[in-house]
Amino acid sequence: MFRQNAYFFALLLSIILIFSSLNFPFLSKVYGQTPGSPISQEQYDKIKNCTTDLSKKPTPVEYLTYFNCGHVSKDESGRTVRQFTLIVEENQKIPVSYEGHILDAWTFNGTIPGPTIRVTEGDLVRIRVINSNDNSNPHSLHTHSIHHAKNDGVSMGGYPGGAISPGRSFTYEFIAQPYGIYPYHCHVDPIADHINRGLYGMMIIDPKEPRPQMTEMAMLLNGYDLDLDLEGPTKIPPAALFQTIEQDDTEGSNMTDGAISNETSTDANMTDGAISNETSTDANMTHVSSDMQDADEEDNGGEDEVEEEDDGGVDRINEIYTVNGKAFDYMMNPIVTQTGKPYRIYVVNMLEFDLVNSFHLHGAMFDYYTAGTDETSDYSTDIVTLSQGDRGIMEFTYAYPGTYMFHAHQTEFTDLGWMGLFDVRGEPVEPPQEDLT
Ligand SMILES: [Cu+2]
Repeated sequence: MFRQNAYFFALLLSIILIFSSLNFPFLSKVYGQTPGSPISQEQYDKIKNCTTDLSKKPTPVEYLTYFNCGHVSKDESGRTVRQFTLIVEENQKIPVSYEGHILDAWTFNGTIPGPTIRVTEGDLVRIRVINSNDNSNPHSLHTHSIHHAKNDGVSMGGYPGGAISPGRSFTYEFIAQPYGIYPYHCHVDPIADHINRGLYGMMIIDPKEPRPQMTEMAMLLNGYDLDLDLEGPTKIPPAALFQTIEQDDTEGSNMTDGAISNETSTDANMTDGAISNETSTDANMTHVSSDMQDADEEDNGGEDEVEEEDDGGVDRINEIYTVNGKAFDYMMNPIVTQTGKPYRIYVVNMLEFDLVNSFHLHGAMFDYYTAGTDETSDYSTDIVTLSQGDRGIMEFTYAYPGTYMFHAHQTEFTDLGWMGLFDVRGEPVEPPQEDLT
């Protein structure tokens, strides 16, 4: 009996050992790879949903899942090399709403945003930027992340890649690192105009070990100031425009006159010596600063709407806000998703002229990974606030079917185009429960 049992356990043990050393195809499908085993570049590009049509001009709807992973080759050391070509074209007429708004645009490869560039950490990346012959302005490519100054796309320092003249090209080269989500954009002055015209996009550097596999989308938040006649460099207004208030404090507490000084004097009487002097000075400063505030209000004529500046300029204002380039596009074309399925959104904020943008998801919470530079999420939320150039990764699963909005939580932006819909289908599933133990 004992011998039979021992034989049985030995058999069981060998079966377990044999099975645990095998690669299960169904596991690779769920997790993308067997933990510990290196994934081939070809396999990885497949699960990244890399496009096979590198010259496609994706529509804003196609942009969601258009991942351009470049022309792939290997160098002598076996390192993966990814080559991209971005052609800058001015005089592009890009429709940015369903109501006939056309931006007199400058584009990378004919679209706003430019293509989503997708590479893997450690790849050698070569991006050739061609400034078309017909263009009138120099342009450049500034990618965020780590690289040498000569590949930074900034003219300070005299690097040729800082300003490519019309009819010329420059190839930027760097090793992709560290993994994360990055914006790219032209960095030629006035930068605000080169960005507002449309010269920007998203770059994803994937980690060497794939993230858990799920359906992925790219969402780039932007806006358009369509009044191009206001273009031009931002300047510091002349110092002479600022009123200088000279303060004579040789007399000490004599500085305090009138209503405020009386009030302060009463206070000052309660104390004596050094403390009373200090209190008087403070009161005086309050008086001066409230005068300045009055003067400012007079200059503005008391109108909040008109944003005239002292130098006669007018603040730039976006007339249209979008996700992926066209106002209300995902209201017209809701994004179909399934209950119980995880989704990942790579989000980048490239809005100019407004300091803050945000992304609010209805009906679900999402895990947020700031800049996508870590494996663990920073927090779970339903709104993420993004300043200019901020970005990250959102991961979420819908529990219930239905139509759910996603939009900026600045109502003004929502009304002007930054709003979309998820059309969630399927049976209800258990919402994720908090671990209460
Ligand atoms: Cu430019």
